Amino acid sequence: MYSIKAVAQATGLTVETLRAWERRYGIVAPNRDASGRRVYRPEDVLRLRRLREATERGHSIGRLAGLSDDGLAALLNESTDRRTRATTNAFVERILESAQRFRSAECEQSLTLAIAMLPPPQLVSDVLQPLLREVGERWHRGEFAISQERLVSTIVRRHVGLMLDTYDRNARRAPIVFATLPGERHELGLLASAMMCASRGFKTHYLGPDLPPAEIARFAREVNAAAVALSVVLQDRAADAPAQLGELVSHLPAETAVWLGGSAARDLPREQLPARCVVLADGAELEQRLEMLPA
Ligand code: B12
Repeated sequence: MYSIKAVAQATGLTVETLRAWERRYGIVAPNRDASGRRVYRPEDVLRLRRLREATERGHSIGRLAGLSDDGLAALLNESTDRRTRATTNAFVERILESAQRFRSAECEQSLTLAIAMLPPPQLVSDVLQPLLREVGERWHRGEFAISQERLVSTIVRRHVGLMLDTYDRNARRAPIVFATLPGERHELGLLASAMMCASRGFKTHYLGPDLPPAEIARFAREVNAAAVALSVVLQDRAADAPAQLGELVSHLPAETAVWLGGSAARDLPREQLPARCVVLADGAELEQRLEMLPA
């Protein structure tokens, strides 16, 4: 449960706007605590954040107020699609073209422009993910050399890392530790997720790939982490994951959550995972979990 001040901080709306929207449009219905102050649920925070985003895109709050949570999410997706698909595709194309010609400075220029123009979630889902996937496909088809794949991965890693550092300077919310388990060297998705958490004000501790579970747990204890976020990309690592996660949780305080993301996380044998390990299917689920962390 969150106070109106915490909600204002988490959504970027002012306390006055929150009160006015509630009074005029009944957009959320917070409960009251013993002394009559408003208390909000994590779902309210997510709804309010979406409402802010939609109003910033020119939709009237009067019309938005009548939409369900799903309707609101669909509206945001739809308008994002129409407005920016052409722009994000152009960024991906330009970076690929520069990599094709081994022009790292041009790659970097296009990426920094994309970073300046797009909000972090969109940068990740509409530019970085399709870009890296296509680089992988071209490498598979023999159209890209290993050095071209490295050129793009290295630039992405450096810039997403810089964004993470910048957001992290002002991070005041609960600490989260990011890592991958032994043998998993894919880290760009994890780094992008850490950057998104930092952009929401969470203190991120990015340990990077390929760490023994006991080491991750030790670090998490030291920094009092509210959650440990892990990425699982390689399918053949999935078989070892239950035992590794068992070891990790055995060294963690009971209240520390364990989140699993990445393209192979959904294939993990869930019945074999320790109870507190949750697989996060997408960015929306990550956002929901973030809002449920202790303030
Ligand atoms: C770049 C890359 C590499 C780089 C990694 C560089 C780095 N520092 O990360 C290098 C060269 C090291 C590499 C090596 C290998 N790779 Co590789 N690689 C890729 C590639 C091209 C892109 C991956 C990527 O960064 N995607 C971009 C990110 C942003 O997307 P993402 O990982 O999906 O993450 C998103 C979500 O999943 C989510 N997410 C991810 N993690 C987390 C964590 C949390 C907590 C949350 C909430 C969300 C979340 O957020 C992200 C944004 O939405 C893919 C191709 C592809 N189709 O994906 C292959 C791919 C992943 N690689 C593959 C393979 C097989 C390998 C190698 C075995 C190749 C080899 N023969 O050596 C090695 C294994 C190395 C190892 N031991 O881990 C296969 C995996 C197949 C499978 N499913 O098992 C793929 C799919 C290529 C293919 N089509 O075969 N690879």
